[in-house]
Amino acid sequence: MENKQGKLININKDLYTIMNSNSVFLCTARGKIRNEKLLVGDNVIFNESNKTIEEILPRKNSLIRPLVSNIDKLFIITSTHIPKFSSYLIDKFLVIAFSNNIIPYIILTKEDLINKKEKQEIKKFIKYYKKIGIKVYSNKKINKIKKEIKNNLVALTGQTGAGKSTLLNKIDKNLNLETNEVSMHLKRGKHTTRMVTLHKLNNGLIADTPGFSSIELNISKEEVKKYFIEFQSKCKYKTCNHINEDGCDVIKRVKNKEILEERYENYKKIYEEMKNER
Ligand SMILES: Nc1nc2c(ncn2[C@@H]2O[C@H](COP(=O)(O)OP(=O)(O)OP(=O)(O)O)[C@@H](O)[C@H]2O)c(=O)[nH]1
Ligand SMILES: [Mg+2]
Ligand SMILES: [Zn+2]
Repeated sequence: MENKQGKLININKDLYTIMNSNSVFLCTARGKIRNEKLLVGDNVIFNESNKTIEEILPRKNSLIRPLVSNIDKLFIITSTHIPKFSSYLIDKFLVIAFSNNIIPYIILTKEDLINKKEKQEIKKFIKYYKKIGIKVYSNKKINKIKKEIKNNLVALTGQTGAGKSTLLNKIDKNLNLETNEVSMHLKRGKHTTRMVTLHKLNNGLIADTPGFSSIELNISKEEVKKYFIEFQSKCKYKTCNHINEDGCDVIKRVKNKEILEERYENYKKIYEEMKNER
């Protein structure tokens, strides 16, 4: 039988699930491929009779957290309650998305659990993200979210307990994914989802992923500013990193309240965390 093309939708130890139009195949990988480290999202050539993966097709991109390749859109699932809302995490994920050519979306969860005052505080950030062109949805807007999945490969990301699996269950009740209450004691989730799986949904694919407790970013200090999309500026120096340079237009715009101060603080924090040169 000839070789066929398919998409890797789950990896469980040495077993790889591949989907192709409407069939699903359970495969193993040839030695050579096994060493190349396959990722969920990979387009592969597989041998239908041997049930082995023969080749990985070139990737458009790949992320470490979540461990997925060929992503079109990243849904940043953001809890407004427990776990606590964090603009720092959002800003870090925006850098990850933009540096990998992925369209980011912010999806808010648990707004039903916060009071007016807490909502007001978060609204300041949401208004700003919208202003710089990022789409923000409440997890109640199921139809709008569903539309965004069509013809795309979407990966979910967000802290453990943020509500990633819950959102997918709301979009498609047949998925029946396991969810778990957050630990009130530790104020975070319980790492319920253990592996990355792509689900077919509304003519697209969406990856439920394990939540995280830390994220790593692999770019140099000097690159961070490129992915704070609204920072493109007329600073005095072309190489300005917007930290304390003379004639920095970004710092001026922060003072003018044109750039949200917390966003700029997150920039400086991420800048400090990154290594000097690649
Ligand atoms: N009240 C309320 N609870 C929510 C909402 N979204 C999620 N939850 C609850 O939050 C808890 C955690 O949700 P999960 O869907 O398991 O979270 P997750 O992001 O998949 O977590 P991991 O798999 O551990 O990464 C569950 O008890 C959900 O019922 C929401 O919008 N409102
Ligand atoms: Mg989950
Ligand atoms: Zn500057």
